[in-house]
Amino acid sequence: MTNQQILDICEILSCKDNFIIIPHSNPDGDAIGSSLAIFNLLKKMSKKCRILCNDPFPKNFEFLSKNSVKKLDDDIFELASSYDSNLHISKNEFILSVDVADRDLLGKSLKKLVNIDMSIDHHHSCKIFSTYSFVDESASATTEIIYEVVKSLKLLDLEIAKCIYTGILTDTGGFRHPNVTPKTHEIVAQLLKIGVNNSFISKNIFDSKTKEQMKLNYFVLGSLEFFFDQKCAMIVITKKMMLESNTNKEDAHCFSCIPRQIKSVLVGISIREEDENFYKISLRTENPINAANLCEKFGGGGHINAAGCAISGTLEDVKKKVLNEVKKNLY
Ligand SMILES: [Mn+2]
Repeated sequence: MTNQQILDICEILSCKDNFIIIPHSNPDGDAIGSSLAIFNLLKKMSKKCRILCNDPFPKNFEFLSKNSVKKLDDDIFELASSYDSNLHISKNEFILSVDVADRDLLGKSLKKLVNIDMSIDHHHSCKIFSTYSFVDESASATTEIIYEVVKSLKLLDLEIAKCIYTGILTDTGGFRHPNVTPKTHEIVAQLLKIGVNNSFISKNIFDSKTKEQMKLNYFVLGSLEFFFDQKCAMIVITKKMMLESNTNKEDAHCFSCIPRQIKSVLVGISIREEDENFYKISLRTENPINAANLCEKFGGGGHINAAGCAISGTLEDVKKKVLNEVKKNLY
């Protein structure tokens, strides 16, 4: 992102008074961190602001927010602020999406309701769907871009720093992915200097599993299969597994990285049953396999080494479709 673009974002935030922030559906640490960082920033600027999301606030990020979550609709949640919770969106509310690469990723209910005024994102596969669009593919996380905005406004504090750190920590897989740059570490150094407790945040995000989640882990590992000379590994998370372990789809997000943890594996696939004959796919790849390109074949997208898509059909059909595409990329 150029300095001018950062100044443009600051200018827009300064001249509007009433905001709605929307992260992508099934929000991850970067989507939550970005939303809360902007939320805290706008509060400091004495602006009205609320966060709407197409899915509930993930439990393992609750340490970032003292706000409660209110259900506004079958699918839409608000991270409740001082604002009156309601689904009515007034004309003077400026709608900002964060970490959203495509309109569809707002979630099926929210995307029908809103037009996005401004978008801040870092996905390679980002499509322009808003009036103002700020995309920086070189940023490891959307919160890296938000850091520049907050710094430029001279409003960085510990609350905001925690949110920014969470986005970077999760989107870099704990600083392990190739998206980490010298700038990532420079930003993190500044965040630690103002008091971010990195081990507390890591413990909350990576090492706070429940007994139920461990049971689900056990079932999911039982589904592990190998393909193409062990260059590809696949796990499946079914509704039956979740039922038997007393978990839900929120508990099933942490499995995407497991297949690629195996030494020989270049493509790790996790397939989660979302509905009858409808599956969500997460791909994790090693270079030179491009996960985003692979998922785009099915209408999805993401990053070079981490991407996702959704496919309809029976589990066997879905497996075949994905493996077919993977095979083309491997040979
Ligand atoms: Mn992100």
